[in-house]
Amino acid sequence: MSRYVEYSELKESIGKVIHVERHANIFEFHCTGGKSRITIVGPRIIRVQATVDDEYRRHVSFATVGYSEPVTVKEEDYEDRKVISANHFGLEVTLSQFALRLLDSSRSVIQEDLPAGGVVWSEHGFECRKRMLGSEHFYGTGEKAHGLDKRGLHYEMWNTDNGDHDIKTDPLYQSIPFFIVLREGVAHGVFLDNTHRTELDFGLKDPSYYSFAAPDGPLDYYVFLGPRISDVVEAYTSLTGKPCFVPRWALGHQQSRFMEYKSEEDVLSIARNLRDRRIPCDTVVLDICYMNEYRVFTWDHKVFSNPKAFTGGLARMGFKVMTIIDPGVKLDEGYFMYDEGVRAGYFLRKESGSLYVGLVWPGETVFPDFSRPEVRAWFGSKYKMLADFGTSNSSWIDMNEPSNCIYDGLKEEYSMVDVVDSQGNPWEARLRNVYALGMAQAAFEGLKDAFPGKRPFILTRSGFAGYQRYAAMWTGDNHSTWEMLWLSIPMLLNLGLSGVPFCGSDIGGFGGDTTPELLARWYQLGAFYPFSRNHSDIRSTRQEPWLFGEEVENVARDSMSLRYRLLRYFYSLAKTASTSGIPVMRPMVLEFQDDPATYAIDTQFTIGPFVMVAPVLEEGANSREVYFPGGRWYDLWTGTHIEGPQTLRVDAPFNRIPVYLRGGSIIPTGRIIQNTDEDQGDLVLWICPGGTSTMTVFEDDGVSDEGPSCETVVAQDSANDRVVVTIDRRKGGWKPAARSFIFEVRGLTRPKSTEVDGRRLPQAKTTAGLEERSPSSFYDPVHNTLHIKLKDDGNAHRITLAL
Ligand code: MIG
Repeated sequence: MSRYVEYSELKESIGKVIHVERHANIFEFHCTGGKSRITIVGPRIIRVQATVDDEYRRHVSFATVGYSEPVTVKEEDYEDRKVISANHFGLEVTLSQFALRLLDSSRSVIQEDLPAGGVVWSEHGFECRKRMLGSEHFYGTGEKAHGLDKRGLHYEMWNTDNGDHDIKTDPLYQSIPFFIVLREGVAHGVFLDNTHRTELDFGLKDPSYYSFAAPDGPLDYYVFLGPRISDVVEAYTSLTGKPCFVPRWALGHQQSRFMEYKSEEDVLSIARNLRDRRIPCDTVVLDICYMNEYRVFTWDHKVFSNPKAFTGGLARMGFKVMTIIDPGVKLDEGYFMYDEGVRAGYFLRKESGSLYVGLVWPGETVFPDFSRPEVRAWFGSKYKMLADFGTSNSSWIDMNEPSNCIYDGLKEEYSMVDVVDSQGNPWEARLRNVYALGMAQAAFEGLKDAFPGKRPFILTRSGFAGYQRYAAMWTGDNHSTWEMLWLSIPMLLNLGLSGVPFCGSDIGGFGGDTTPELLARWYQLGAFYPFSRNHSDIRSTRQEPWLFGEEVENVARDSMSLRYRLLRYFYSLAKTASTSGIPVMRPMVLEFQDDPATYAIDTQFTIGPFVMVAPVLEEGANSREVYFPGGRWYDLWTGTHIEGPQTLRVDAPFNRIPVYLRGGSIIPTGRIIQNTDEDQGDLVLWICPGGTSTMTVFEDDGVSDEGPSCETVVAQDSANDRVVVTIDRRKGGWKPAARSFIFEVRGLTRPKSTEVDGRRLPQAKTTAGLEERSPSSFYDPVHNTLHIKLKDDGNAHRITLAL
């Protein structure tokens, strides 16, 4: 019997504080209408729980990883309030009516409950209301189809296959009830750890407050202190887990298509085209038609008679094969997945006890209960079979909202409302939103067993807060429209701010027919997505770039070649994301938080701290406006520089995407390769003088979990009369192949002198001349660039330019 008072019996706030208890960093406020527990989890994390009963609603947190950090907490008592404080904050609790007010270390209010109390219970569940103080901007919220700033919007968290989604469609495939508030340049974040159909409202209902609410489940939220947005993202990902470090090949380009395979040749010819046309690519993807009538973990042997030979052939061409897996299991006696799952009682049921049967690709379909470890282990163990067929250490997991009745909308008889889990507990309201998270974990752990010691690459469509521990994501079924080309930017930027650095949208658009121009512009943008894949619908026109003429093909090749040139940069950023949570693809506001002009920018972005990308998003355009924040910017293509802050209209002909390197840039690059397993040769560092900056170049074998790795720290320090570049002694056990460093210092007049480790360098007459003597330098007056070459011997070096 439930001890809980149903929320529906209530319509009140938590009331007045009667007494307070403290145990270590946990404060218990007993109130007339319930109680609240405040836990100081770490220097930047405060947890708030509340209940109308004696007990907090018990729940398993699927999102959090049990993080806590020691922190010294002080308390002070005043007549009508108690103040709980630590280094980064002061939290005032009003006693006559339990309400919270959060101050930052400079004593400015950053978050405040409504004076009547921040928590309201009603027949709709609970709602926490925070006063809108004026100039808030809101970010995060996971995968939502809108612009970057969420002010004035309202969202529901209910994992839904909304294949026909468009701008403003809500809810979508994923749920991350986390948001960042930026006010007067100071950021903090809120995460509601509740898996039910929660709601976030950023002043749409009532412009005097923003709120988060749930119909049921625990009132349990966390506040993350800034002041930087990056502090908030770091704290949120400490609580919910750092993003997995994807294998290096997952940063490579993928070619995909939802299609029927008539023969292996359908796939092999795509692979051959990519190689013959020198469009760099790592992976060809198999969509659902490779299976035997959509039975997961099987092959259609009529087409793929010998999968191992097939994948082996692709491997010899330097391709990985990535296959799709859906959660649903075909109801089919004699099919091992069905038989084993039924025998062990692993599938979702109906209240009556019978199996829940839905309608998906295989027809009648049953669903594994991924909330149970033994079910995850069983499903995950099947990946060994795929591995034996030579598919890569990866899984593309789709339809895991779970999607149902794909044919013509959800039918009454397939409703999941009264579904129970495999042990008879109510399922949909509580567990729907974490279904994909469980599936991602199953795939992750299964692949870890199938490929011991290696990092899996999971690509998921659905998810819940915390899934970044296991998977990357793509934004599902977008369409081949200019609007959706743009929409991918704010969606991916907000995903990055929500702890999901590794994400992408289908290049060219999934649904509908793309046009040559749209596809070309999409390649230019998509080559900068953290996850970069051309994918399209079976009902749409084929989308391989060479089908659209030479000009489009050239754009695809150039775009992907640039991405592969930048691979060492992307890889180092992916590593940083996995330890800090800071995304690879960043909104301007993350890098320029003190510049209000960046707060709503979602038509341009940065990759890491140094590369600013301003794609063309309009049909027929040959130029666009770009905002340059304060500082110096170097045009990637022309080498000319621009002083910010200013907005400029820049040229963007069909074959060129505007890209700028920030003053201070240190960008590790390498030669263009056709797949990421090829050696990139010399470590070429693009240096753009400006202030001081550092870059850590991370390298390893690209796939191992805890194998040897190394870090090379490069710094630059520039003033009017000099540029100093230092390389620290290489740290770590990984030894890169023999190579040189090539420094390309941009935007320079001819230096008066160039020294390495105190010795003046001989000057070569061409860049090719650099090959002969080492170290040496070459000044290119056409591009205002100084080239320096020296052997990478693992030791520290210092380059000094007198200007
Ligand atoms: O009902 O596997 O979003 O990328 O190609 C459609 C077929 C099922 C939806 C995915 C899409 C994929 C398609 N899937």
